Amino acid sequence: GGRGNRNFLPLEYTAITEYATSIIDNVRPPPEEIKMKDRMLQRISDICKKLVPGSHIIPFGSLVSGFATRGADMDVIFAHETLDPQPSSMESNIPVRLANEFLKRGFEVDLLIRTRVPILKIKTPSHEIKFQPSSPSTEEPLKEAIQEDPWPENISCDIGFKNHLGITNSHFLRTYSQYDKRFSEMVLFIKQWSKNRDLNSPYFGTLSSYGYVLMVAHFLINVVQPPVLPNLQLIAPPHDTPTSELMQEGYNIWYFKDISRISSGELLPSGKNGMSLGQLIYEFFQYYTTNFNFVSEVVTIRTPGGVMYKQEKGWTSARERVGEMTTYQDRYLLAIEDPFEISHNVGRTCGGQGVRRIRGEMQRAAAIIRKISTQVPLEATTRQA
Ligand code: 3AT
Ligand code: MG
Repeated sequence: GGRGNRNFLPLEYTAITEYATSIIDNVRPPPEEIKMKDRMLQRISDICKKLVPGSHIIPFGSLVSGFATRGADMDVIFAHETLDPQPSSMESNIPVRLANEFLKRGFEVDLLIRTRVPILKIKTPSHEIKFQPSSPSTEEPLKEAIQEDPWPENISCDIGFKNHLGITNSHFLRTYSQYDKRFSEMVLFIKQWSKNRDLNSPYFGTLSSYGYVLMVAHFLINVVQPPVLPNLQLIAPPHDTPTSELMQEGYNIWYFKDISRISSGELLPSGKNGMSLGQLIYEFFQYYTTNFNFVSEVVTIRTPGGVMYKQEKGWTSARERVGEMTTYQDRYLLAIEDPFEISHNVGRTCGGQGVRRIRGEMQRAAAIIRKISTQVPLEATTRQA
């Protein structure tokens, strides 16, 4: 004997599964937080309605998709029922006027215009600070501070003024998260890992949570065998499907939504995947560090088989694009195709250093899991001292 066949023993994933489960239990928001955020959404919506009659806010992102973590930001869209919300909101300068409404209430306020779409970032005041001085970019001078019930402390909300596809993709991801609970478990774990390892800062050269969600979805739909998730975009729509479910802003937004049929499992004829959470997490890191080619391949979830090449999408060299209020750079160092807006690289925020760090951290994670998951060879346990 004597030939260390240690590496050929199957890994044993109980320890990593238990570890991941404890992390996930910790990052899930408690029920009081969910209630508090619902109430905040209502109050923010009321402020919008008062400023622009007929307007309201629509939540999206992790509030909708089921991937919310404790203390996560809220993502919402300012919408208007009658007017076309996009150009009109710009013309009448709604973002700036809305910013003032929150300044008056003592919020921290930041209006980002160098992004793909303008985003108003607001954060509720800490209770010590009563009132903020005026902002430089206001049209009308600030009125006196508004007296109303105190807001919960230090809660952030991003208000977008365009990006209705964001609402669609959040509901799409929620449908997937309802199919198999391992999807949201993996997402919560990977989100926490990416935040702990400082790999989740799209403004500073790494990847958004949304990007990580798509990487997990690609893995569960197209990579692991048998798949954990079916490809909901490949199931043909029934003949009587309304156009509003097929197309939006010129993009194909169809996906299969019938949860009751989805739950019956008939969509995954290739058999049931019984892998533990720990094994899926390990194989996820393994796939992206050893099988996936960051240089030539594109992460996609829509495509049959899930493999696409940068070449065929023309995603080869960085270029400038003219956005609504600014030009921004499209980069393709990490290529992640948006499931609906297929010309959009969700990984465009990643710079060279960002990609190297993400890959390095994935290798580190896989190595740690391998170490804690390696079974002690049987002969070692019975060997005489
Ligand atoms: P956090 O809990 O905030 O970290 P999240 O799930 O809310 O995670 P994000 O804040 O990254 O995710 O994104 C919120 C939503 O915005 C998700 C998606 O509908 C949309 N979105 C974010 N980034 C992009 C992107 N690059 N392209 C298209 N849609 C995006
Ligand atoms: Mg968010």
